[in-house]
Amino acid sequence: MSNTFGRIFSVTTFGESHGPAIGCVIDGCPPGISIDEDDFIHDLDRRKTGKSRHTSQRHEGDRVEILSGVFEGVTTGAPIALLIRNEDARSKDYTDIADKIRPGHADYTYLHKYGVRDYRGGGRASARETTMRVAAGVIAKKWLAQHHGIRIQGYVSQIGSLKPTSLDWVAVERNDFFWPNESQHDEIAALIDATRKAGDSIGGSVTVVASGVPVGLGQPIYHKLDAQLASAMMGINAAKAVEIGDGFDAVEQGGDFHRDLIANDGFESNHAGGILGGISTGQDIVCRVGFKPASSLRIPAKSVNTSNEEVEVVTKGRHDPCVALRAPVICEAMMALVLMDMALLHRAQCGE
Ligand code: EPS
Repeated sequence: MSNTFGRIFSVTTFGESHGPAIGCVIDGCPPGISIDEDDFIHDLDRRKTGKSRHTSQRHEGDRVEILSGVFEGVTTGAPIALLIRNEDARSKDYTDIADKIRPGHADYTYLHKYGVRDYRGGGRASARETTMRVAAGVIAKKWLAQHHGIRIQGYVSQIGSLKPTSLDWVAVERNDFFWPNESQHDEIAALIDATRKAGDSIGGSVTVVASGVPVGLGQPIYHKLDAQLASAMMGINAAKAVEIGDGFDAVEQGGDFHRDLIANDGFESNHAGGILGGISTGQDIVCRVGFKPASSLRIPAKSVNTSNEEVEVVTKGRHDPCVALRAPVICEAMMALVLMDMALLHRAQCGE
């Protein structure tokens, strides 16, 4: 099982949703970054469950304990171990599906690949694992901001067929949906309420933007910046699609429209999403991630059990009607992990 991400700034996560704790080990972190446990609160709270009726009602504190790699408030260069204890797992919700395969869930592939499956809360396949990506991302974001002035921010850019009619970054952080247009909030709340009451789920997308990225990050052949971002984002639970810049819209465009003209004071547009030839252009890096409607549903469905007998599956418990609503900070973290790794690789080969 590959549980490690990154070449120089590498993050290894461990733990299951209903185990005693989840955690990560970050290796290759530069020394001298000031970090304390409170630094993690803001981003972990943006990701966590139970903040509104629109997400899972599991209530976790999600407070990080720093076990190693930080001395007198600064990183030492040693491996940084972070831990979050699970405090509100309710494993009995899963008793009924202990031997059943949820259609559309990793239950099927985990069981076939490993022959054994931690069915409690999805085990390692749970979105709970993303907590540690966000925690590691906090350190990467801090270093990127201090060294390069890079700022990374995400928002929900689609729920079902509903799209934002305008983009107001201030509004994004002021609502339960990380949605950039306040005038649409009632419509979104009604959509999510109806989905939840039906026992169903709905898909969505997140757009994440990194600004202040210097020109030159990324490797041109096998570690293209866009390839690394696609890998990072597709590694998030429930992610099914990734676009950079105009993405699939580019298929319908002509080259004269798509190319970003260059004046002596910079680019005149950003169809490329801030990456050319696998290397950052210095413009905003724009990445959109599509999330499927999650598969733990109260609507009965036909499936099989672990003995391959046909059964009906109903999932009880505290699930997210739209996983994209909690994903902006996760996408930000993955963007930060990629950019941090790329910045350190660039420094190793080319210097500052
Ligand atoms: C999840 C199912 C729910 C969510 C969980 C993700 O967990 P459980 O049924 O174990 O309460 O609450 O999300 C988190 C706990 C989290 O911290 O993100 C799933 O099936 O992925």
